[in-house]
Amino acid sequence: MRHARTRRHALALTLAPAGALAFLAAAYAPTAPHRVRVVARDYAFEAADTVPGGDVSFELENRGAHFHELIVGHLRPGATGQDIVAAHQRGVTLRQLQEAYLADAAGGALLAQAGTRSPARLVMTLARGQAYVLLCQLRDTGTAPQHAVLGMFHLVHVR
Ligand SMILES: [Cu+2]
Repeated sequence: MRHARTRRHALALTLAPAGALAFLAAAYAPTAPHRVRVVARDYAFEAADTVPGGDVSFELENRGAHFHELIVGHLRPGATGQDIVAAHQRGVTLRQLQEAYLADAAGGALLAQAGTRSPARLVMTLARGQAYVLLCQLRDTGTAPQHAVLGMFHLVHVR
């Protein structure tokens, strides 16, 4: 009887650290970012209208016949999608866009040649209740309008 209790006690001591480690590993394991697939066409983006807050990984697939990019920017409160389109009709640069309409610097850009996927992903931490703009500022020629004006513009709301 005494031996059995001692053995059970020893077993509990052996298991407790393993259980504690598993708990800690689960508590601190990084969660995979939510994937947001964006399809670029000539000239539009297909993407979800709402995404969860937190870490999000944007992926770009270009199903168009032209080179496209995906820029993701945090829309400044009060700025609207119409503001962004109007700014691109005036030929806004990314720097001007950030200064006038974005809450932060744009998170970055993905590039994809016609018929390819971008080999990179863009991971950003999105704030709940905010809106983000997806756009392409490329032009087919030096005098052609930016693709955002042609329709490569999409608003994503973070829930
Ligand atoms: Cu484009």
